[in-house]
Amino acid sequence: MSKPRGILKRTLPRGWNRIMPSRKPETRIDFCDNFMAETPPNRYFRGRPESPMYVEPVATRNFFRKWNQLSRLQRSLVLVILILIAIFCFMYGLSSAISPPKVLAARSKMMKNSSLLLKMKKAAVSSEKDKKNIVLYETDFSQRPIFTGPSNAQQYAVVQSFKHAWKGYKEHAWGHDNLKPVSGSAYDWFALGLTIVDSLDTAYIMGLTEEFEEGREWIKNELVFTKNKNVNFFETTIRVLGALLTNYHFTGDNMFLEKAKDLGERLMTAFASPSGIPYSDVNLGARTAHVPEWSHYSTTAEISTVQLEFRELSRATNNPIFEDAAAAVSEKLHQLPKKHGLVPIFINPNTGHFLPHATITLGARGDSYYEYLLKQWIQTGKTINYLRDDYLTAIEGVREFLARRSVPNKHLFIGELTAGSEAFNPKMDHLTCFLPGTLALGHANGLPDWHMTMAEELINTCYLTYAAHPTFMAPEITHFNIGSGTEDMFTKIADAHSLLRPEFVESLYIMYQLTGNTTYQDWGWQVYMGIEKYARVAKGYTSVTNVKSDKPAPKDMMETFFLSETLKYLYLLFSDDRFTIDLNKYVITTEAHPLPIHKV
Ligand code: DMJ
Repeated sequence: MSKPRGILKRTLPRGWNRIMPSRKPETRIDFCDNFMAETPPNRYFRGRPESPMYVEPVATRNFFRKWNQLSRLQRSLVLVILILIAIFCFMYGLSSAISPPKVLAARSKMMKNSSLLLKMKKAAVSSEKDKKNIVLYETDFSQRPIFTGPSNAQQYAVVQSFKHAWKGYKEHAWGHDNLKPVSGSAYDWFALGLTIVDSLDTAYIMGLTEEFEEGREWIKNELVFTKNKNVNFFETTIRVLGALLTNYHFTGDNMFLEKAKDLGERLMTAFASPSGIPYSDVNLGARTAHVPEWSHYSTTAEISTVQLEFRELSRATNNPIFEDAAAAVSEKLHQLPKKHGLVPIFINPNTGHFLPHATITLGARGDSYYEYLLKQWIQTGKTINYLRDDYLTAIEGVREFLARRSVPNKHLFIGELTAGSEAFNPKMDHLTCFLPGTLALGHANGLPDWHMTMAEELINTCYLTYAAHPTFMAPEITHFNIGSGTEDMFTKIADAHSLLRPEFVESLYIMYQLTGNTTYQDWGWQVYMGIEKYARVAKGYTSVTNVKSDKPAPKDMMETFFLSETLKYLYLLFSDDRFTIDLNKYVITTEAHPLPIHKV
C-alpha cells in the first residue's frame, strides 16, 4: 500500500508510442522548404554602409533630417542633457563598484528575497495543486500518555536503580557514550552522549524531572552531529533518532524534533548506494557513507530496522523523503527470494542481493528484520499488507525450519541454519527472546492463535535460561540438547556473559499488558533481583562475564540499553496500570522508544 502523497505522476501507458498517432518526419521538411520559398531573398540583407549596394534605413534618414532642422541652441541643449545623463550613469556605476558591501548586500538581499518570494509563490501554487494528493500528518499531543511516577514498591525500586545508574554516569562519564562503572571511567563509541539520549525517555516515564531536565539541557546545548566521525547507521538510528522522536512526542518540545531532523538528514546519506540498501557506516559530519571495514556487506537486521524511526521523522516533519528512502528498503527486501520468508543475515548494498548461504537466525543480525515487519504494519494502521504477509510467511518458516524441542523435557526453542551448509544448529541467542513478545503482539492484532501458543511456550524457555543459573541471569547464548542426555540446555563458557540485555523483560512486559497474567510480573521481579545482586556496583550497573558463577566477574561496561530498555520494561511491567503505554496507540521500537501508531 502506498499512501497518497505528492503530485501524482502523469504516466503514459506502456507502448504509448505505438498507439499515439506518429509525427511524420516529412512534415518538418515540408515546413522548412515552404518557409525558405516564401522568404524574399534580400529581406534582411542591406549590404555594408561603404558598399555601393548599401541602402540607408528609413528611420536613420528621418532622424538626421529632423536634427538638421533644429536651431544651434536647441542642439546644444540636447547635447548638454545627454552628457549630464551619461555622467550620472557613470558615477552611479562607480559608487556601486567601490562600496559593494552595503549596496550589493542590500541589492543581493533584495534579489534573494525576491527569488525566495518567487520560490515561495511557486511552492504555494504547487502546494495548492498538490493539496488533493498530500496527507498532512499532525502530531496530536493531547493523546500523549501521562506519567505520574512509581505507583508501588516494585516500581519505586526500579526508579532507585535508574537513579543509581544515572548518578554514576553523571559523575564519571557525563557526555560520553558509556560509563565503565567499575573503573569509574568513560567509553566513547560514536561520541554522541549515547547514554543520555537513549535513556532520557525512561527518566521521563519514571517521572524523574531533575534527571530529565539535566539530560534535556545537555542535548540542547551539547549534542551536535557535525563531528568528522564514523557511526553505525542502525545503532545511531535506533538509539539517538528514535529517542529524540519519542521525547518530542512525550513533551511537544520542538528542540527534540529539530535535533532529530538534523540527524535524519545526515543519516540519509547511508541510502546513497547503487541499490538503495543502506551502507552500514555513516560519517555524520562529512555526510559520507560506506560498507564496514571488514566486509562488503551490510547486516540484514540493521538495514531493515530503521523504518519505524524514519517513517515517524517524515510524519513529524511532514517531509516524505525519510520514509520514502526507508520504505524502499523494505519493498526491496520484499522482492528478494527468501527461504520461506527467512532471510540470510548479510546483504550487499552495491548489488542489493543477500549473501547466498549466510546464516539464518532470529538472533544476532537477523532478529529485528522480523520484528519490524510486524511493527511497521502496526505503525501504519495495518495498511501495508505485504509487511504482514512477509511476517506471516516468516513465522511459518520459523515453525518449519528453526523451531525444535529439546531433550528430554521438550522445551520449545528457536535454532539457526548454519552458514554454508544450512545445517540446523540448536543454539539460541538471548536476543531471540524478543520473539514471544512480538508473536503475542501480532496475535493481539488479529494474527493466528498458534502464534500465541508459540509465544507462551517460548517465553517459558527464555525464563528457563535465566532460572538455570545461580545468578538468575541468562547467558548471551544457550545451547539446546536435541540428541540424548539429561540436560535440556547448557551454556558454553565463551557464551556465558550477560550484557543485561532487555529482550526477555521486553516480552514479559508486552505479554503482561496483552494478557494480564501476573506470572510475567513475578518472573520479571526475579530477573530484577538477579541484576541487583550481581550487576550492581558502587558507580552503576555492570555487564558480567559468567552467569554460571555465583561470583561473576564484572565486565566494566554499562550498556545504554540497560537504561533505555531493561529498566524501562521492568518499570512498566510492575505498573498497577498495565496500559500506561497502550499498545493500541503506541508501537515500541527495537530500542524501547514508543512512537505513535498512525491510524490513517
Ligand atoms: C538493542 O540495542 C536493540 O534491541 C537491538 O535491536 C538489538 N539488541 C539490543 C539490546 O540487546
